[in-house]
Amino acid sequence: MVDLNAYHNDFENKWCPGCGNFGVLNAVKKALAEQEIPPENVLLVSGIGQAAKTPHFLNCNFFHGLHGRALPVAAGALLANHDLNILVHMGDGDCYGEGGNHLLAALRRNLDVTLLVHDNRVYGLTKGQASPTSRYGFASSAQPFGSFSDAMNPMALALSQGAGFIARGYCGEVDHLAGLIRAGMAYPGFAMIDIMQVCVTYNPVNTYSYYNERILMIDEKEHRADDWQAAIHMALQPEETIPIGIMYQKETRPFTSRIRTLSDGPLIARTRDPSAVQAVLDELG
Ligand SMILES: Cc1ncc(C[n+]2csc(CCOP(=O)(O)OP(=O)(O)O)c2C)c(N)n1
Repeated sequence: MVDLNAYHNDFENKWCPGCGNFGVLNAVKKALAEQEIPPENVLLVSGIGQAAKTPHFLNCNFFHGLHGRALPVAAGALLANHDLNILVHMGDGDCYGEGGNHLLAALRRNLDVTLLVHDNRVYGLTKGQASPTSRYGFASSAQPFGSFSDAMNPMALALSQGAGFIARGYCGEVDHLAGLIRAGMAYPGFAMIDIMQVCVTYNPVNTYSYYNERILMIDEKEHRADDWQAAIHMALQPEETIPIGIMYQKETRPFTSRIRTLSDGPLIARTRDPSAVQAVLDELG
């Protein structure tokens, strides 16, 4: 039996008390335990930042790489062993800033991974600079006169690029978020979940009360997940309310089905025949 304890480890955690990352961490553990996935079948990949430390606090395989570069690492792991359940943890700066080009490639290739963006609308690890999702005028200790850039819209960007699964979660709704993570993992293709994550130290604007006043669960009976127009409308709506749940889902062609050599199963399960390589090398000269 796989329960929450299977994912427990004692690695020292220095996130601030009340950090929204704890809610995300608990939701991930819950989602994995509820699906009874053994830790050895899970790979967490991350870049750099406070969000990117999440894999340290779970007992399973992980690769903690470079800032913005988690998605290409996940693509490599997927090529080697597409039987793994791959979750990618990135901050909003990590994913939409430094890693923005890799996000575009992941969307076009439809990588079969679940991307969890801990979107706290600030660069947390480096102490409060405005990030790509910080709103115009966002003031913090790092830019007391406010950000002069407009915020990007991750949901609308993903929708415009043909994403097949996009959802928005909230760190204060752990059970709901765990359900989104399960749905994302079950989706064959790239599942992107943008998580409203509170940074209690460097973002004085997007607090728990900010979100608690605005969060609205998407009603599956009212919002059809395969309705692209409804989804883009939702993604672009002003922030008087913040809908959370699955915004859009459609059937797509997943990455691993596009690579013909993967159709016979994961590469790591194949027997290697160095003599076949040698034969080609000999032929070349
Ligand atoms: C290429 C590169 N640019 C910048 C940095 C410095 N840096 C490290 S973490 C970070 C900010 C991380 O912010 P975010 O991804 O939003 O995650 P958070 O810490 O808020 O969870 C920056 C700018 C770096 N390590 N590498």
